This record gives sequence, C-alpha cells and structure tokens, in this order.
Amino acid sequence: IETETELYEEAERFIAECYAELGKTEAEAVQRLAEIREEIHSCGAYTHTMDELRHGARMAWRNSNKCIGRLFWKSLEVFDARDAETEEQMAEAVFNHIRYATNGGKVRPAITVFAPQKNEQRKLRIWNHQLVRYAGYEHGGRVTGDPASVQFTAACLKLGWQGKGTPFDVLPLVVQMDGREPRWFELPEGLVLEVPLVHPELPAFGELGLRWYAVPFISDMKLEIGGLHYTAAPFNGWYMGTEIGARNLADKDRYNKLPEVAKLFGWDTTTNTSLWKDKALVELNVAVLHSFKRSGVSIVDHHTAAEQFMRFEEQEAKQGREVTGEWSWLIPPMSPAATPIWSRTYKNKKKTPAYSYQSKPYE
Ligand code: HEM
Ligand code: NRG
Repeated sequence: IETETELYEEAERFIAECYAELGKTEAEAVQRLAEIREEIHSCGAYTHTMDELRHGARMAWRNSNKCIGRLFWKSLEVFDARDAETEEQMAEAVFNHIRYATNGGKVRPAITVFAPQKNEQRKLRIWNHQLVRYAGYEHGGRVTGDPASVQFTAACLKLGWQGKGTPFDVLPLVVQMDGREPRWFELPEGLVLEVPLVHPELPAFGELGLRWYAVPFISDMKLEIGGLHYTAAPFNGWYMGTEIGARNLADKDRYNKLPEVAKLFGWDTTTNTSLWKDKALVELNVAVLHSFKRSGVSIVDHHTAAEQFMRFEEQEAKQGREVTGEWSWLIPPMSPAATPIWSRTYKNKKKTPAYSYQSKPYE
C-alpha cells in the first residue's frame, strides 16, 4: 500500500490518462487533481467518481495481457457497490451481478466494484476463484467433481457448508469483510444458468452426463486504479469454447474426459498414433459450442475470438496505443498455429489500471 505521496502520484497518472481518453479538458483534470490532493491530505485516501471507476475498470480490461477478448473492452458494464457494508449486502450485489450478466443466456460483460482496501485489516475479499464453480471432493486420493476446487471446497465444508457430492455441485459464495470470520451463502435457486452437453451427431454423448455453467465470473483478482486497490471486484465476459472443451473437461488434472469420449466414439486408445486424444478434443469442443448455441448461451469459438483480437489490435493502433500481451496465454489451447495470433509477437509489459493476482485467503 502506498504512502500519501505515492498515492497522489498514481492518481495523477491515472487522471491525466483517463480524462484525456474521456475527452475532458485539461482544466477539469487540474481541478479534479486539486480535489484529490485535498482528500488524500485529510483522509489518507480518495474516492473515484463514477466516470473514473467505469473507465478505470475498462482500461484494466484493455490492459489484460492474457485476455483474447479485449475487442469489447468499452462495453463493460460497471456496478458500483462501494457502499456495501455487510456480508448480506455484498452477497446481494453479487447475486444482482450474476442475474444481469447471465441475462437468460445473452451474456453481458460486467464488473461489480466493492470498497477499496484501506489497510491490512480493512479489506474485502471474495474467497471463490469464480462466483460459479463446481466443488471437488477428495477421498482416498480420488476426486469427485473439479479437482481445481479441492482446497476451496474443503474450506467451505469447514465453514459448515454441505455439498450433495455430485460431480457438478455449485459451490457457495464466500465473502469476508475487514478480517471478520468469512460468511457463506448458497447461490439462490434458479440464478445459475448451466448447459447440458450434447453432441450434434452422436446422441449417446449425452449419456456422459457432462455439463458446464454458462458464465465465467473471475472473483479473486484485484483491480488497481490510480493507486487504489479494489480487492473485491468480480468480473465476467462470456466463454471461449476451448476453455471448457480443451481444458476444464479435458485436462488430466481437471475432469479428464478424453478417454471416455474416445471410447464412446470407438477409437483405439491403446496407441498414440491413432491421435485419439486429438480427435476426442475436437469432438468435445464441437459438443461444447453446439450445446451452448442450442441452449441460447453466448460463447465464442477460438478462431472467431482470434479474429476479434486482430481487430482489437487494429483498433488500438488507430488510437496510437500499443497492444501488450502474453503470447503463451493468448494462443488458444487447440490448433493455436491455425490462428493469426500464432505468428505475432507481443511485449508483456504491465500497465495500470490492471487486474492482478492476490494471495488466497484460505489454505
Ligand atoms: C483471460 C477470453 C472478457 C479479463 C482470458 C482468457 C480467455 C479470455 C480465453 C484465458 C483464460 C485461461 O486460459 O484460463 C475472454 C472472452 C471474454 C472476456 C471471450 C468475453 C467478453 C473479459 C473481461 C475481463 C477480462 C470482461 C475483465 C473486465 C481477463 C483477465 C484474464 C483473462 C484479467 C487473465 C486471467 C488469469 O490470469 O487467470 N480471457 N475474456 N476478460 N481475461 Fe478475458
Ligand atoms: N479459463 C477459466 C476462465 C478464465 C477467464 N475467462 C474468460 N473470462 N472468458 C475457465 O473457467 O475456464 N471472462 O471474463 O469472460
């Protein structure tokens, strides 16, 4: 956390850039900075205006080097929940966000911003990695559900939550305010949209009983704007198909479904040279895209997402801004060399405003 001088300097850099981009005058920026200097002097911190918060959160998306979805950065809806004072109010704001973003399947990118950190004691956290995610229960070295959720699931159970024990139990929301005991809330019935996975040509695929939730809401990252640290600021876009079909359901240390898919299609899994893993990956990803589409839920395939990212690069060039990126994250996990991102290079320079990792509050 910054000294007052450092905080003011961060504010200065942000206000200059933000106000220029928003087409506000030099005089407005100067006047606002005088106000901020006063507020920092008397309170040790300052308060973003709604314009600053909105544009700051959008700039942070634009600056997300690992994100292929950045073409749409200006469309981010920003909800101000800085006045939430109780765990119940936090949960209520989160539920409203999920409802708005899910929108019956026509997914809308959004972020809900809670009060910024004041000091080591006074800070808000959402313990979940994502607002909606499946539990993982470990018993005797085997896992039911999502292995990526094992530690968080154990923390939820310790807090008194009880799961059904299926492979797709939606975890509760866990919020913590100002060093108090964390509180958990079951997500309200009917709030979480999910998609049952079927294959367009193979009816038997449905018998695998696979499903995934409609919307990814990252809830454990910190949003930094102008020297303020928003430690609880869950955001969402829509899924790119490969996130589910080539990683969540395919990785050996996640749902590990490639062998089952290959067997269902009747491919020889005893030799690498049959390329059964590659074929299973393709069919699993076909099923994900097909199923989201038939359920009316927004999703993008990796070829279209890569094209959109090329348009983002052009758009930024026109604005005289350099696009930074982390190539190893931008390339999709399937057929990466078939996308235009493959043959481009990016500087992984970190700019602010930014979303960044923070340490896990449990473990
Ligand atoms: C990462 C796509 C919206 C911020 C990613 C990744 C993908 C992606 C595929 C890589 C994820 C992984 O490999 O685990 C999209 C799509 C969007 C979207 C299709 C649709 C609109 C957003 C929004 C924000 C955002 C709204 C923030 C406001 C980020 C960040 C990461 C990321 C910070 C890195 C996450 C990490 O380090 O784990 N995005 N994104 N994205 N995206 Fe986006
Ligand atoms: N790979 C993760 C989600 C990471 C973020 N992806 C997005 N973000 N699409 C998974 O659950 O598969 N977003 O804000 O849309």
